[in-house]
Amino acid sequence: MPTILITGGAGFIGANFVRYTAENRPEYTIRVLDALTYAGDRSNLTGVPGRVDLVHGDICDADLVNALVAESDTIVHFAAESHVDNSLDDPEPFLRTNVTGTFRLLEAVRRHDRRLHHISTDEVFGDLPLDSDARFTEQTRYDPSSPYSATKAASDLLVRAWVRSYGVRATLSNCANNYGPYQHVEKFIPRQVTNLLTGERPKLYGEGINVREWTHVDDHNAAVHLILDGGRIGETYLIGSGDERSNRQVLDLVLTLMDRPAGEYDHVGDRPGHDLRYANDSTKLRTELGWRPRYADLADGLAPTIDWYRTNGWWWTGPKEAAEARYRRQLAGR
Ligand code: NAD
Ligand code: TDX
Repeated sequence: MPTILITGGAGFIGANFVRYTAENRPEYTIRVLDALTYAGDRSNLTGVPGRVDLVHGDICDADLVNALVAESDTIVHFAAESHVDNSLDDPEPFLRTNVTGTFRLLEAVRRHDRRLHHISTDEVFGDLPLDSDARFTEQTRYDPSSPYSATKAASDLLVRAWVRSYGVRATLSNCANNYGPYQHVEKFIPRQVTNLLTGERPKLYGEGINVREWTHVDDHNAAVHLILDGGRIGETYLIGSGDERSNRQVLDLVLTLMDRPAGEYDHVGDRPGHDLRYANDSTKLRTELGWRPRYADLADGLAPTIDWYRTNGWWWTGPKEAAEARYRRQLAGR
């Protein structure tokens, strides 16, 4: 049985990827490497069918990474510091995990000649104007805005260089904003849903005009498996549902789905350097690999996601208190 090593497999997308793989691809033996930072939780892997071997460790630990890669056939690299607001407050962990961590993994993959898929984001391209139909493509120039996206851009460029210079067998994907179960409560949708569930008013940055392309985590992970199976080595694939909405529209939809009055939210100070709009052209993934989002409409995936947060308060209550304390501290520090 091939062994798949999933870095960051106890975080939001990684844990959903573990679950998706166990349910749909039972031929894989699954191993997770995760540092269990504030964003990772063992319990995210509870109830996954079959056996998942969770190694609690750091992707910057060269010896550990080397040993785990040697024992794996395929590596899918999700591990990262992932939150833009945290990167604005304290960029250093982003440089360490996203840049040095990816470097360590690449060196191990090079030494043992293993297949790597690198998970990245549309944020590496910077942003698009609000009043246009332009979309990012695989050819768009990198132009990151935040410390987070700059470190993700650096990690992508390292992967590309290792492919070209050392013949490493790697593919890359840059996905749009994800949503779904197990997303950390610091992120936009879970933060607002859990605000409403705890009697707090949702918090909209600035006027809420910024646009994101919302993609269900299972659609992201289905794309990753298609790329692992049929993607061309050295190639990048953009992933996105096509469902673009302003933050205000997303919040209005959340309020409607939760039977709350329209406009029940606060405008708060804007994020510094706030990217205006992200939108991916995923034609390459659709035509070459036949990918289609199951949740082409955010509303279809959002309703079950809200239900998940409603029934899993035990999972998010502690992390929410910590995340809201971080937000208060970040606001005071600006
Ligand atoms: P997350 O913050 O929920 O999870 C990150 C995981 O990585 C956590 O389990 C954490 O413990 C682990 N981790 C952090 N530092 C580590 C280290 N040094 N060593 C080992 N493990 C470490 O993030 P997410 O939202 O699931 O994002 C996963 C990946 O997908 C990231 O690479 C991110 O850039 C990318 N991505 C995310 C989105 C999104 O909307 N969330 C969209 C596109 C791409
Ligand atoms: O309380 C909030 N209010 C608000 O208006 C928060 C937390 C966010 N926002 C806005 C900022 C963004 O325009 O909502 C939008 C989405 O914010 P985030 O959930 O922080 O996501 P974003 O910054 O777009 O980045 C996400 O998508 C790309 C992920 O966090 C990244 O890991 C991924 O690479």
